Amino acid sequence: MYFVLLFGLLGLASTSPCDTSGSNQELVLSLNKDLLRSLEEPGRLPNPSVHLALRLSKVHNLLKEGEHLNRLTVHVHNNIQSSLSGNQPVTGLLALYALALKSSCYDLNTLTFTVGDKSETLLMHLKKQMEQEKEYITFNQRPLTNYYQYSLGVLALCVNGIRVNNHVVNKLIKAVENEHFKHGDVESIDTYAVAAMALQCVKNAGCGAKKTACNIHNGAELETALSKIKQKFLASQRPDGHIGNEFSTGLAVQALLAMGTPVWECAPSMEAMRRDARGNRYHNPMAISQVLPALQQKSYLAVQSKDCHNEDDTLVLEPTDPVAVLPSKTKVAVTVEVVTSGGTGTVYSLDVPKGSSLLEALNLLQEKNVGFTFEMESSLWGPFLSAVNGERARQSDRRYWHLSSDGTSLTEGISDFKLKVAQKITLKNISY
Ligand code: B12
Repeated sequence: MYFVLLFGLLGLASTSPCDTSGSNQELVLSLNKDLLRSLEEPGRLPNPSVHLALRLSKVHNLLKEGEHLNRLTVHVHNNIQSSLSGNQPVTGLLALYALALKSSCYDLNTLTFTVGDKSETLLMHLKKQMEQEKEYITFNQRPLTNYYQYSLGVLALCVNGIRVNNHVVNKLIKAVENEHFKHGDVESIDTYAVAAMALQCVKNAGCGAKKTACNIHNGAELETALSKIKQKFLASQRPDGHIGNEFSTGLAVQALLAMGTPVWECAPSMEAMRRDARGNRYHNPMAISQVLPALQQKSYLAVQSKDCHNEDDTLVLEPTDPVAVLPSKTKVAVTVEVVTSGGTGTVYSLDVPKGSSLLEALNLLQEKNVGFTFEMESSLWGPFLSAVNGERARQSDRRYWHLSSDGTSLTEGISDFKLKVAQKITLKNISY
């Protein structure tokens, strides 16, 4: 009887939602391979967030990771250089680049950018971007870019051992206090998550190794902000375990782990992500890159202690047969409604092969020459819809084309969202 009970309990423990043995390990491995495979997709640019996730994984393909690192130091580097030269804010990309390089133990002091005739290191440029963001917040109550990128900036400086200016940190604390993190008109859990990792890093840096006597400017406020974020996560946890939505849960779990939450407390969210992964919800490499560290019980703070010695090198990709996806013969009826900034609405109708992406549908609609046109800008998440019928809505205008289906906001962009049933898509130019 005793043994039956003992084995029963052991059995239960080994299938506990947070352990990384058995099926979870296979799931993690398969996501890891998907991410590695994404590096080889034709036309896909090197992505610092993907690099970071690959480097935080337990298993590696050091050759492919090394090649990707080289591509990052060319493409992303040039991209940042041209933004800096054009005086365009580039805080988030610069921060992700710094995190990615650190995760590969790259000596960041060897990288410089030149503006005018002055050449300065990457981290010095990030510090300057943060100063500009901070000044902008003082006069406009919001950053030049957004609080997600502002938080990434604090995080990247901190994990690279740079002391972050107290005023910069205080602006982040105040923004948490005043609940300024919005994604469109809903709360941005993703932003709270990155802010939590950034503030936790600042806290750890001020507390030293022994964490006995902490010397943190505004320590009490920082502590309150961290608790507030934890409360936010609790309040935004859905009955199915997601914190926010399926694409913010990975970052939220990373943040909880960084804040010292025991793994078992994140069990429902871990399970939700595993369900999503099994259901193939995470096919965008950006989505995988934010979830994968969390599924391995790690956060971006782990970059701080990365030493890159004696690393595993067993991750191999089996050759895959190219699968030709033929357009479905079944059609679905789609109505596309365009609502301009002035509130004028135009409705278009078309039939598309079932399973087409919204992007494919918009292309078909444009080809019909019925007066509908659109433009896109590339981003780490894929194509961002930036203009419809000649009307632009971009970050610089603080407007965007909001996407919804039958009145519900889409949680994916135009190239990821698939049209499986008849529906009305609304593209609405709104300000934020
Ligand atoms: C800030 C933000 C926005 C801002 C961007 C402008 C600004 N204020 O800076 C606004 C409010 C405009 C926005 C819009 C949308 N967003 Co948004 N956004 C974010 C957020 C919080 C941070 C992005 C960022 O700055 N990254 C850092 C920089 C360095 O990376 P980047 O790639 O260069 O950043 C640019 C792109 O990410 C782009 N962008 C922002 N959102 C989206 C969404 C998609 C699908 C694409 C392709 C691009 C894109 O804007 C960024 C700034 O220029 C992320 C959270 C996250 N986890 O990543 C969500 C996030 C990327 N957004 C998301 C979504 C769903 C949208 C919308 C589709 C919502 C909708 N129903 O309309 C729209 C995009 C519609 C379109 N026109 O194509 C999802 C994407 C999930 C997915 N699987 O695709 C995320 C992950 C949030 C979430 N958890 O649901 N977003």
